[in-house]
Formats: sequence, C-alpha cells, structure tokens
Amino acid sequence: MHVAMASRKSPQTNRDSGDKYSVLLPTYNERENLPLIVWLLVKYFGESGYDYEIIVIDDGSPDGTLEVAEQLQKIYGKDRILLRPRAKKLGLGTAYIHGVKHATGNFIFIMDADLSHHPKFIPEFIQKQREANYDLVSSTRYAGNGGVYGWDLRRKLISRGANFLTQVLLRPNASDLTGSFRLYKKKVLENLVERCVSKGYVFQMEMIVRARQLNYTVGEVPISFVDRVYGESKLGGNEILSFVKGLLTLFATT
Ligand SMILES: Nc1nc2c(ncn2[C@@H]2O[C@H](COP(=O)(O)OP(=O)(O)OP(=O)(O)O)[C@@H](O)[C@H]2O)c(=O)[nH]1
Ligand SMILES: *[C@@H]1O[C@H](CO)[C@@H](O)[C@H](O)[C@H]1NC(C)=O
Ligand SMILES: *[C@@H]1O[C@H](CO)[C@@H](O)[C@H](O)[C@H]1NC(C)=O
Ligand SMILES: [Mg+2]
Repeated sequence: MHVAMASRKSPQTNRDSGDKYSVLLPTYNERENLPLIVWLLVKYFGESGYDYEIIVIDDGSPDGTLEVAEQLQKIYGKDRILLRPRAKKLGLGTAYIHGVKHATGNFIFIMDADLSHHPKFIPEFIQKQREANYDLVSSTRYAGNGGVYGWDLRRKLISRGANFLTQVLLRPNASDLTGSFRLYKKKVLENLVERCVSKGYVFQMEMIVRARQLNYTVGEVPISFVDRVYGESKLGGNEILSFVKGLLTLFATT
C-alpha cells in the first residue's frame, strides 16, 4: 500500500512533526492478545517514526492481563507503555474517559486489544487525518476495501442491522457507526466524551452522531476487521437489546 510506504520513507520527518499519538487499549481478559497487539503497535509506530504511547486500561481481568501488561512495560519502557488499571469491570465508555485523562498525546487512537483492529492501518489513519486536518478519522468496514472476516451470519446481520437502523434514524453520514477503531484530536475526543450519555455498544455510535452534530469533520479509512482468535465474545442478547434501547433514546433526545 503506497500510503504506508510513503510514511516509511521519511520516519525522521514524522518524528519531527511535534505530534504525539496516545493509543488507548481497554482490556478485559486479553492475556493472549495483549503481547501481540503491543508488539505490532511498536513495530508500526517504530517503522513510521511517529511519537506514541500505549495506555493499557485493564478492568481487573481475572485472567491476569495486568501482569502481562506489567511484563510488557518492562520490555518496552515506561514512556511507551502506561498502565492505568481499574479495580473492576466498569465498561468501555468510562475506560476511554479514564484513559484520556492520562494521555499526553495531542491525538488519541482508540482500538480494541483483541487483534480485530490491526495496527498496520495506523499510518493510513494518520495520513488521512493530515490530508484535511480532520477532527476525527473513523475506520470503516462498509466502504472502499473494507470488510469483515470470521463472523457468522448472525453477527454480520447484527452489525449491518445496527448500522442500517442508525443510518435511517440519525442520518450521521458515516459508513460505519459501530466500529471503534478511530483517531481523534484529543480536544475533540474530550468534548465528545463529555456529551455522550450512552454505555456499551451504543457509545461508539453516539460518538460519531454527536461529532456530526457539532460539525466536526470526519475522515474514513477502510479496514479489514478480523474476528477475535483468542478469548470469548461478549455479544449476547442483552447487548443487542440495550443497543436498540440506547439507539431509540438517542433518536428521541437528539
Ligand atoms: N477496560 C475494559 N475493557 C473492556 C471492557 N469490555 C470490553 N473491553 C475491551 O474492549 C475491547 C472490545 O471488546 P470486545 O469484547 O472485543 O467487543 P467486541 O469486539 O464487540 O466483541 P468480541 O470481539 O466478539 O468479543 C477489547 O479490547 C476488550 O478487552 C470493560 O468493561 N473494561
Ligand atoms: C456526507 O459526506 C460526504 C463525503 O464525506 C460529503 O460530501 C457530504 O457533503 C456529506 N453530507 C452531509 C449532509 O453532511
Ligand atoms: C453546524 O452547521 C449547521 C449548518 O451549517 C448549522 O446550522 C449549525 O448551527 C452548526 N452547529 C454547530 C454546533 O456549530
Ligand atoms: Mg472484539
């Protein structure tokens, strides 16, 4: 991909740009995935030369994710890996709020730690952001070369359905509303997070809907999304029900 190549050619220029990228990695039982995602992040940031830090927000995972994170911190250094754990599982939305408080970068990446979001796309996000100084850049599985791999029909239908329903009800003019691999200007993220009321799966969607309301500019990067290999999926009937409830609440209140 020429985008990634271009940034690889001039790592020094990237380093000197003055921009710093804080990656928020919320984890719950990601012991198997964390070493690999961190290794890949270090690799792609290292090759492209951008300044970065990785903030691991572990919510008291019973599988020992935090201990793994501590080992990684020893390997890669305290300036690259920051640990901001919480005592118990308090949900993704508040994990981002918690993480952003400790971020020292002027840009924030939000991504899942389960390898569904491949760090190889990071240089493309940054390139896209700089193209038009976008306030946020969202991944999309539903435009360009984007796609989803490893999901069964049920999961695909749920994701498509959630997107479709939201498109119809809220018209946010973005092709992927529930994907959570995104790059934000820090100020923009702080402002959005403050206004968002929903929890769980609706949160990502509310973020982009509110971004449109505030006239923030949104760029999109097509990604291939791969289902998690290790660990268990947490998407059950309860999450679907609360997603629809949250969506209708948003519809009624915005
Ligand atoms: N800190 C924290 N992280 C969480 C919590 N819930 C989920 N995560 C993490 O958030 C990311 C996304 O969660 P996932 O379980 O992968 O959600 P998903 O991709 O919709 O569903 P599956 O991959 O099928 O399980 C992963 O890195 C999880 O480890 C939580 O309550 N607190
Ligand atoms: C929707 O997005 C497209 C391209 O991103 C843009 O050209 C168009 O003006 C947008 N429409 C609205 C209503 O925001
Ligand atoms: C966003 O832009 C629209 C159309 O230009 C305008 O009516 C609206 O007041 C703007 N909203 C904000 C929050 O600036
Ligand atoms: Mg996942």
